[in-house]
Amino acid sequence: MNEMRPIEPELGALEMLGAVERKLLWLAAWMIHNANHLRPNRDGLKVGGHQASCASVTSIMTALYFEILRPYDRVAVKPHAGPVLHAINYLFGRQTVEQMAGLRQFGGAQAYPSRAKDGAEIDFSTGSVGLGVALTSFASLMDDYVRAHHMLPPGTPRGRKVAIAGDAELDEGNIYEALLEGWKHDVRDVWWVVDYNRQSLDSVMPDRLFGRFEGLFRDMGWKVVSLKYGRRLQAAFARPGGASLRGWVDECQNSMYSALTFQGGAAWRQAILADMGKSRTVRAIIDPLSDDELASLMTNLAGHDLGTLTEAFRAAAKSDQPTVFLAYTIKGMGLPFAGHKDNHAGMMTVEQMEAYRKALGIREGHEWDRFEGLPSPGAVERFVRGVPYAMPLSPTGRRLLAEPVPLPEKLPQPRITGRRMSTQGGFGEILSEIGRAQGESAALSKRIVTMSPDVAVSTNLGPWINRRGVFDRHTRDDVFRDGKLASGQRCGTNPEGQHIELGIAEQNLFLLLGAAGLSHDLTGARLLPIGTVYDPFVNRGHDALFYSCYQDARFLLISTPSGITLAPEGGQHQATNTPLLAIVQDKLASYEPAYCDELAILLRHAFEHMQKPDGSAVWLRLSTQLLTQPERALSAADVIAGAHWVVPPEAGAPIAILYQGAVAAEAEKAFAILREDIKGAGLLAVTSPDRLYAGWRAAQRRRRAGEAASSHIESLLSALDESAVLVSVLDGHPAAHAWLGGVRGSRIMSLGPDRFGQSGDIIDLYREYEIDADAILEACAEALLPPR
Ligand SMILES: Cc1ncc(C[n+]2csc(CCOP(=O)(O)OP(=O)(O)O)c2C)c(N)n1
Ligand SMILES: [Mg+2]
Repeated sequence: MNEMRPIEPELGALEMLGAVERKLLWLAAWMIHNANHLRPNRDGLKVGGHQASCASVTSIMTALYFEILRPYDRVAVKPHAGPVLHAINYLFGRQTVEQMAGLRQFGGAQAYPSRAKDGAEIDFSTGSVGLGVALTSFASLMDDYVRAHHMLPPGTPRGRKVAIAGDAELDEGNIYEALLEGWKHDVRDVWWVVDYNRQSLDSVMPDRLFGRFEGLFRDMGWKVVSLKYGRRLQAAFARPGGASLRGWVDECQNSMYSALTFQGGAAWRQAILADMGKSRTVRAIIDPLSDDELASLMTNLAGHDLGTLTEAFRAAAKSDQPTVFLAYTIKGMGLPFAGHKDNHAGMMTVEQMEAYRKALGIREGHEWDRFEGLPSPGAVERFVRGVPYAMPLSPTGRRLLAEPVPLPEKLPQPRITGRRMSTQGGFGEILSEIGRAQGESAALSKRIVTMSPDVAVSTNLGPWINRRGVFDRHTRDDVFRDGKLASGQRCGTNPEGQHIELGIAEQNLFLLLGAAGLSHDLTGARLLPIGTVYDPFVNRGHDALFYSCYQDARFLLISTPSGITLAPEGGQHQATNTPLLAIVQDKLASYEPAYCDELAILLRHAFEHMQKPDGSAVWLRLSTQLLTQPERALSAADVIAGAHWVVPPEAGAPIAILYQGAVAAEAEKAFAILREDIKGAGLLAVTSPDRLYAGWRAAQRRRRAGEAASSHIESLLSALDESAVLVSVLDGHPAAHAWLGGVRGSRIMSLGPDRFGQSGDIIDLYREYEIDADAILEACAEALLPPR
């Protein structure tokens, strides 16, 4: 027998979106509720979640994802709307109910959208507010880059880069750095949709701030679309007395508006009548309305009006001008704590959730059902299936696929043996040689794109740039060259150029590296991005570096000059902490070569490692210290694994000197003297404490799992006597090496500047901070004495 199917009412386009919006709001709230109230809590810690932040942006996200966005568009969603995004992907069939129910749990959906942990449906990870927003602008620049270099199949649609931002994100300085840089590069097809609920975490925004935003964005060449009132409020304003009502709402302070929203219709009426009770026309608008109807009218802001939103987005889509939408919203809209200033981490009670479930017609036990409780579930399901944005871009969903760039066995390189060179100089020369390649052999050089925050020439990118040119969508003349004015550096721009010149703001460098380092996934064109920066100013961009690594972006960071070895540059530029940052940063393999033969091995390795599915970004810390380049045979595998014996110890040797980077010559000098007394001593070159440490930890893990495993550092140190002592030295904080004593339980003296800020030449500074040959010998003597 055929089952009788209920006849479903026809839904109009906006009703359909309204049904989806209701479902998303429910699912987001339910995910958070489930995580906090229904799952066993083993450690008693609050789980958390942001129902109010989700409710604030649900209409905006419904309009975008279900009506406006197209598959090639890429979106960064404000961190606290993670559950709404998960719910959207769930409706699209790209998210499992187990992941949803596991929100914030080990293996479950992430609190904030994460490319690495949530998978292919997430375009950009977010979390540290402001960075995801700015990243969209740099992603647009990289889209321009790969198009200008003809790296995409013909006809590939150009996607828009969209940030769905919280209004507090506009307080972050990196937003304005990115706006300036975006203006310089004339970025286009970028939308920032601001969920303008005038609330952040603990505070309500100062009034009239929107006026500042409008001016700032306009000055940067953006279109500003202010979406303040919904269609019902606009209709009320158009009636006799409406202008007074509008004036009253316009003047209503943010905190007052929020409080009235929370209190509801009776409070609205009282407040309006207190100010305009004598106006018959105003009364004619509000008197016929019930309290609930009045509350609904007064909170009819454009950011919750699907018709206003879709219309505004469609109109803006006609141009490629970057556009900011200031969409007025109410934090917690539709939920019991709407408008309350303390609602950021507020959560519905079990009773409130129960009432909400019943009001939506969702049966108990069917809370996760995709279309449960909707007016025309079948029609909504068909609609969702046909949404353009839901179309996959590749067999892996929203990730595009890009073949790795083939690498030569050895990188082209200049003659180095016997010359006095620095690693920074060597880097410039090797890159210049790579840049010389033409035709068939240019596969590698074509995919390299360099970028630097105003320090390109002083980090030795000059020769590469002279060969490959500076990128800009627009060709600009080289005024100096055309005027025959002497300059070693070309400065015109053209769309074929392969260097992107940035202003001095380092966060922008790391965000651009992030965007370029995701190009293979986001555009389908694989790039090998190289960013150069002064080593101390890695600190200035560190949050953005951390963020780009968190996204698993693949790039090569060159930080140079580094440490106190940049001596005459001044004390403020002496960073001692960067070798430690290099060890602790996940998804970033870090090295500090001393000589250019090691550097050549590591550069090739970097290009390979950046492209491996289980690889990562790579960081090379370089120096301006001149060293006479040795002639020797090196094991590339050892250099890549993090250390190699320059002089292997003799069996049973009681001591070894370990050095890293620019201090090599001091270590060699001390070692020559040490060997006069202790014949069997060894000299170990450390190219990466980061890789050594990672290898040691991995071996420990494998041994705990019952495997026989040894790490590179364990194998190297096993050449020494069991009671041998170690003396290590680097131009960086000595804690970067101190752990090496733990590998075999060896006594270790680690030398390195743990203070900074003194100007001088290298001789004075190495003495002052105890990393010269004398200090190394003193440490050897102390190490060999019996422990006190
Ligand atoms: C860099 C950074 N600082 C602080 C936080 C903690 N935090 C999370 S959300 C938030 C306020 C967000 O307000 P808003 O962007 O307006 O979002 P909404 O009101 O929509 O929740 C803060 C301060 C963070 N995530 N990142
Ligand atoms: Mg806010």
